[in-house]
Amino acid sequence: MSTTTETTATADTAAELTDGYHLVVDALKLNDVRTIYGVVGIPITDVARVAQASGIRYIGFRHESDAGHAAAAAGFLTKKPGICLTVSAPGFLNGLVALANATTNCFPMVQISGSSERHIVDLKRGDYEELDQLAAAQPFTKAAYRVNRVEDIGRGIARAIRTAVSGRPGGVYLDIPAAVLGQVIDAAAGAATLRRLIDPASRQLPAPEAVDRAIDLLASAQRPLLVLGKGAAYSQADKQIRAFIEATGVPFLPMSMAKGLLPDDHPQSVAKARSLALRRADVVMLVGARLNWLLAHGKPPKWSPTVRLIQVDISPTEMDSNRPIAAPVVADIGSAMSALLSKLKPGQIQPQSAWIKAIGERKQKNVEKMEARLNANPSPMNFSSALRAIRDVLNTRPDIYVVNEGANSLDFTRDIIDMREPRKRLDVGTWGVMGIGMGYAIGAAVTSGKSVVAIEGDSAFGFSGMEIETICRYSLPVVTIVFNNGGIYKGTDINFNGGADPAPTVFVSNARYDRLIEAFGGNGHHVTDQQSLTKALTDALASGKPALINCVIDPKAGTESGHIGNLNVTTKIGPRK
Ligand code: ADP
Ligand code: TPW
Ligand code: MG
Repeated sequence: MSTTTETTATADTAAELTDGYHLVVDALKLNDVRTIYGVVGIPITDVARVAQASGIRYIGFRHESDAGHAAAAAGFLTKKPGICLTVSAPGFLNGLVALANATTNCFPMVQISGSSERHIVDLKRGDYEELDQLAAAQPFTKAAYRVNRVEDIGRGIARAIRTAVSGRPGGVYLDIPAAVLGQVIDAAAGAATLRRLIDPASRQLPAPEAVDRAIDLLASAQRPLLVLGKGAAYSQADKQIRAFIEATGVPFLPMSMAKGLLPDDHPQSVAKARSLALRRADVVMLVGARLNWLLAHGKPPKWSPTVRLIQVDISPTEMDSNRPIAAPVVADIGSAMSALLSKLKPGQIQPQSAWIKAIGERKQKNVEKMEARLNANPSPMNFSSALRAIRDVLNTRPDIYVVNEGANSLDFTRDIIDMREPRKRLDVGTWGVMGIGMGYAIGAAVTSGKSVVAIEGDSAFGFSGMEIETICRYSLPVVTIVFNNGGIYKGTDINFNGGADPAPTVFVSNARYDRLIEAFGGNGHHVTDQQSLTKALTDALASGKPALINCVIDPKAGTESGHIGNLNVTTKIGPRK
């Protein structure tokens, strides 16, 4: 055989074959996946290479948790599952925190992980990165699947995507062993195994009687209140929700990630009279918000003992999880709000004018109290004074995404920074998890192409701080503000032992986080007063380049656990001195 003939034969054969790597990418493309977030290594490096070669954007991270959080943010923002790609065992486990967090937050996400040789792993013979990943993922996810044959890749990916995005969204794990990625099959036969999902998150219409029941209950209220949760933000039913709220005149309370669904300065918002509204409302309609710890489980004294509840949620088993739900509306929020609107008769729902007046007065009082704190100009800055400078800049840019984590850094930011557009605020969510910061910021920037400002406690930042290299590598328009108070909650605790070791909550004081980003070519700013903070943030946003502002905050300024210090269980013994 001549060399020429041999070359031709090889080329022809190659053209007719495909393998697991290509089929994974083809299956994702067929289902409109445009971005993969991950960390490469054995056995999935070629998945990322093939994806990139085929036009899918691959964003490579420094830690899988951050890649996972980016995918989860993409899921929340787009209503399509974000895809995270991880290596076997440790990489898989690193990603699992984000997958579990996505499930807890009801964000659609798929973690695809390579895994080691089944016949070695299952007999625990000691493989490279040996772990029964399918079993490990199961308790932390909405579902976990494994593909065992190359011809099942299309089915596996289709199933994973549909499971993640349908009903109550969540995190799905898809295990693809190395051997399956390496299997070669006929290209046409392989292509025939792929499937494009039809209507993966189909509408779920409410029962008509459930809609009537909800309207009747709301119409019987004197002091009605509507609570909007991140499920409402996720549903993208912005128009219907706003129309219903404005048509009924019912005051609304946005949960933190629902801020901006209607603008925070909307006259019906009770964000600035939260406690009063919850305590005194006689009928509350929950829309995409669970009655969990974030809402004090609906219990007195935070809520009225006689409050009656309406809950609009896609998950039937959410109903009655805490207090009884008098009017459950099981449906997707868009369909539910449309149905409620279409059944509503003019003037049927009329909040008492005394109720509206009481809320208005409390808002006024609280705003005045807050303004006094915001207008102080202490040196060093505290959270309020720093946030006043940030607020004034962000007020001119409602299009900017705000990512937020920390304890005091979280609470003050949530209360002070108003949001005016839907789905622009991403934070620690249902778990109150630290470490979402840079991942969410990257996910938001990549998905939207818009600027992101991440407002981070210095501790919170540390969980994902290395991703500033990722931000610089992809030139993402992310400005990170580190509220540097020298520790977890504050920087002034002492070691009761009197020894040289710092207290458990304390970090290096006067740390220069701004210098970290300079190592990767980003712009670092070090600010100690409001003027320089205003200038640094304005310049950073104008440049559209990666930047980090080390914002010096009084180390005495914070309180233990911020606004949820009451959740610390303490005894009269306390730490021994
Ligand atoms: P928050 O923390 O903002 O109060 P939660 O995460 O507790 O919000 O609640 C979100 C709720 O929204 C979940 O119970 C979830 O089932 C529900 N949900 C998510 N997406 C939809 C949707 N498209 N339609 C209806 N309900 C939804
Ligand atoms: C994964 C516990 C809650 S808040 C916090 C920690 C470590 C950091 C608070 O300090 P920070 O903010 O960020 O400097 P500030 O402004 O109050 O000083 N590990 C995980 N999640 C959580 N929630 C913790 C630990 C925690
Ligand atoms: Mg701190």
